[in-house]
Amino acid sequence: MTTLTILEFPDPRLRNQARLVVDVDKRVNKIIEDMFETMYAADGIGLAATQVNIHERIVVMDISELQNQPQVFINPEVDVLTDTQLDYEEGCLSVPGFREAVSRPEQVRVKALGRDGKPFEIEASGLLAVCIQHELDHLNGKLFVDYISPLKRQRIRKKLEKQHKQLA
Ligand code: QAP
Ligand code: CO
Repeated sequence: MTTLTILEFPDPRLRNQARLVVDVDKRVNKIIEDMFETMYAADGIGLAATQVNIHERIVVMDISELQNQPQVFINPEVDVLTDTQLDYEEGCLSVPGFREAVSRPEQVRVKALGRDGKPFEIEASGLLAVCIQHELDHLNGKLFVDYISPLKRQRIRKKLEKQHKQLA
């Protein structure tokens, strides 16, 4: 197992569009394993491959209290099932130390492939719905800070850039 490096805002590689996975093979399963190790080590509940500089449509999540319910979504697609929006204080492993309220559809249907390559479908609401939409955004080069005010986003960018300089 390998812990991967997580890219941090405003790294331009977080803006890449991820490619579809064509074959759910051993190579993809190794990526999934390393993504889980990386996510659990960082105390996260969701991680998209984009965040570890792998530009393929792979998401791992675990929203359970005990971090023992891993979920994998390959080539995920989301359909909105309701007009109702949910406000949630989102964070992101690529925007460490910051949380802001984001409004998203509260109920969605998710179609994806599992780690066995088989298609499945689930309906999601609440945190699960928020998290899968947040992770799918990553695969399309979008971050939760894109939904907040430009002033707040600029403040976060400045603080993280300063940290990155001090760590360099
Ligand atoms: C996305 O985010 C998410 O700032 C997953 O210091 C978050 O796992 C979806 C984390 C909230 C819905 C709601 C963030 C850990 C983890 C931090 C994460 C931090 C340590 C974020
Ligand atoms: Co994120």
